Amino acid sequence: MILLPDMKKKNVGVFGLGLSGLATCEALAASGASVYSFDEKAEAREKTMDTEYRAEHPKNWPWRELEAVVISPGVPLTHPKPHPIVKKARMEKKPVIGDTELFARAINALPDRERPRIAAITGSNGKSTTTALIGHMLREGGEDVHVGGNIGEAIMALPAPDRHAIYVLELSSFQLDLTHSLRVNAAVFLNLTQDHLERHGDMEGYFAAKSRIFRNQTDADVAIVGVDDAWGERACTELTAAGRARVIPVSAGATLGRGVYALDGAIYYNLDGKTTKAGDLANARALKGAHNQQNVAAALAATQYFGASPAVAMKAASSFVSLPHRMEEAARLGKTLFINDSKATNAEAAARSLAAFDDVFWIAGGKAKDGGLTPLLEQLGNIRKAYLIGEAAEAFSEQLKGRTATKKSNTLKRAVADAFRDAEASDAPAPTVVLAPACASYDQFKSFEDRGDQFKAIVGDLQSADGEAA
Ligand code: UMA
Repeated sequence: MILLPDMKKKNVGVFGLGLSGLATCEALAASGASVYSFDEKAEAREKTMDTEYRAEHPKNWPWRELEAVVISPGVPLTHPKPHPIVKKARMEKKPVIGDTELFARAINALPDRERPRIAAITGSNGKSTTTALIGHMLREGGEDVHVGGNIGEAIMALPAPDRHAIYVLELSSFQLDLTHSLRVNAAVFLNLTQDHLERHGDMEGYFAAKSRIFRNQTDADVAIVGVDDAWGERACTELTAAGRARVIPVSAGATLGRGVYALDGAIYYNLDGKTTKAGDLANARALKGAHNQQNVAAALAATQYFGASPAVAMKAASSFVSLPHRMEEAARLGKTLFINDSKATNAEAAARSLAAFDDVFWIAGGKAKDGGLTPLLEQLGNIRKAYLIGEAAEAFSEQLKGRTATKKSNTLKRAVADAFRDAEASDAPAPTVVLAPACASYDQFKSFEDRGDQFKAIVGDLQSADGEAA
């Protein structure tokens, strides 16, 4: 746990009692702070019943004595409109921060010689995979690594800092918006595509939030930037124009005069005027697709900064196991491979995973994002048929008209059965059923994890039925 000696005897408000909020309460209470907590959901409040930070309505908080209000990343800060807790804190002139800011303050309070090193990764797509991959590469190189943040383990629940450790943090735009003093030694900005606009107003707001990852970096630190989209190019140009000493562009598909890039399934780096091949990705089964090649290039750049050898890093890429719900191989049944990419919650993410396979029987739909499937409509050549589910089924069917065959399966169970039947009956030698919804999950599922778990359970049932029949 991350302790906060400076918060001893201070009063702190914590709003939102999910993963990050509860870990924040624990850390603050263990540091000797008086914690005032609240959540709008009764079931979340119940979790604090037997604790010293028992939830209490903010109207009863001692506002004048509060040091700060720590809000969960899911609590709207500015858009669509500031949450009432944010308005109240502003009225009372209290800082509104997130758990990552508390972490930053704990690290900043340490003397230089005791400071751990920090890598942080952001971007619209691929940040969890890149975070886990950097963690894996560094561990394989013998480093003491703590992985957390948006990836699942709340930042305040990570082990206490020690100077030998490297923290590898996935940071969402929501978390970055609430973070002010974090200094990241190796900051990775992977890409930016349309997402979360309801929380950032527009793409400029979203870009500004993501760019906060580079704040507080010094010339000893490195900024690693994916330049395969216009926003990444802009970030790279702006950092270079600002005179930043160490900016490393990364790409999948472009040869870079300086940087780290993937070309034809191999990774190359050129950081000192000489191009060197780091290795091939042929054996990296969990890192299929061009987007993953860019993730590997970024991970190689980050781990090199921490002293890992490219050979160790590339070997680690081959032994990397995919994260649940991210291009995860769910099963192989008959000649059909089932891929769970439930985390593909927007069209760009879905396009990336679909492009990694031939002869795709594609399950899509859910709660659509702005623009629906527009970003992937020009790249449907490998799609045999789309099986549409959830709220978006009708609109997606309209968007796909004349471009690929569709079926409104409506439910996930039906879609899996329809897609499997068609895949097996097709002339494709090795068809793939891909769940890449291009939608949020909330219309039919609790979360993208729930959607992916249900997909795997349905495929598992097909497998058992197949076993019984055999
Ligand atoms: N709450 C309110 N009022 C609100 C909003 C939320 O009371 O207006 C309460 C909810 O009732 C709930 C709690 O706050 O009890 C939930 O907070 P939260 O939604 O911020 O989520 P946490 O459980 O704290 O999880 C957060 C991240 N969630 C979000 O950013 C939405 C998790 O990222 C992260 O893993 C976790 O902290 C640990 O750091 C998940 C995510 O979906 C994976 N992230 C988004 C994404 O990847 O696209 C950004």
